[in-house]
Amino acid sequence: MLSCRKQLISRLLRRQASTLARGGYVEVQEEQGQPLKYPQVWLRDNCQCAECFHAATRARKSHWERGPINQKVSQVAYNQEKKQLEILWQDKHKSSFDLAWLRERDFGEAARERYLSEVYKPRAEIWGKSEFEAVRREFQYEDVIQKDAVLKDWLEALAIQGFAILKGAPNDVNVARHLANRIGYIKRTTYGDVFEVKSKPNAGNYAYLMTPLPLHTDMPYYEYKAGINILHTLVQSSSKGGANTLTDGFNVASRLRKDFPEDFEVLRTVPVNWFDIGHDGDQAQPFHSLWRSPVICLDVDGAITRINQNTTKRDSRFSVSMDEAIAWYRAYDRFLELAQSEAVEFKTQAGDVFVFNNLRMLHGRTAYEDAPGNKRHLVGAYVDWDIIYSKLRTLKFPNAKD
Ligand code: OGA
Ligand code: NM2
Ligand code: ZN
Ligand code: ZN
Repeated sequence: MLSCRKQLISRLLRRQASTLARGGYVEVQEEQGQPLKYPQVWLRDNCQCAECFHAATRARKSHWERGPINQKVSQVAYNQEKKQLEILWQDKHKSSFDLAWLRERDFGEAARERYLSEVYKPRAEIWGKSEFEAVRREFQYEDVIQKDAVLKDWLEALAIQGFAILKGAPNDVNVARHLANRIGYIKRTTYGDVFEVKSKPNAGNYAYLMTPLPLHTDMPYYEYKAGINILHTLVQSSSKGGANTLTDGFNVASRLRKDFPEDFEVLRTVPVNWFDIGHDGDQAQPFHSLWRSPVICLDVDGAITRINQNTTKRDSRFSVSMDEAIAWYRAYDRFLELAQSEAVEFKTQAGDVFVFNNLRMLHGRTAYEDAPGNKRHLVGAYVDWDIIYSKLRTLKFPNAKD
């Protein structure tokens, strides 16, 4: 009697998910919701059995010579007890997949979008001048150093708003380095691991003068351009200038895309020659850095992913046709006009650390005057986005396994 009831219950439970293999797909219909649907070729490719998958290294280990394109499902069933989809393939191979694992890999559009914005990268929220006060985020330097939750919030702000300001950093030349190490690894460049932004005799870079720095991104002349710029103010100028200027370059580019699509197209396609030739004060190696890239770069989804703009680092060599060059100047002028009109200005104080996405934010500073006893002094460092996103994911998903 009891066993009969058990059988009945298990038969009822089994009905909670039904499965079907047809037309090159496997479908799983749970009691509620849209059916989950997977290509058979993908299921075979991602078989989790010990023969096909090396769990400890999370690595696929079979099918290295050819793709698994010719295997077809012979039988499919849902095991209610194990909550697994079980597949018998025509070549007698067996696979089983946890339903939860499958759900996380749902091919449905909403699920893919959720994964891309929650795990892959937070979506950038673009902003204009009038929204600056609303998007401006501040964190205490010590909190970022001490508390993982604040580190996470700060990195998310950098990913979403594109910048953030840390307050209360000590008067120590190692602050920028500490912050880079707190995230992961500093990016060493031809300017060293950290660099000092102050007016220098025999300055080899325009930033090391007291002149205004027009809106720019650092290092467009690098293929692997620095991801974020950490600028720690040790001494701010007491002269009128030395203030920061800032524009969301993604906002400028997307306004261009909408309102002036032809200019957008030119800035997206015409490569500019970016260059940096010289030798930085204390660094051993002279450099000759060259990189050809458009002002606006798109990613695989067509989203704006990198802005290159640095008037001081744009080569007079322009390796495109004259027609392209002429069209480019027209589009570039429009871009700069928009960038200027959206720029905000603020002035950091000693102990502030201004950190921003160097692929996105056009930044600059107004002219200043050093005086005896007041020499403006910033220390900068760079970190790559690969390192930042990785850190952010380890903070958000400390138990992630696959
Ligand atoms: C730079 C820079 C800003 C400043 O050195 O590239 O943007 O405030 N400096 O001096
Ligand atoms: N510094 C500050 O692209 C640039 O050359 C910007 C970079 C010299 C490391 C300045
Ligand atoms: Zn297998
Ligand atoms: Zn800069």
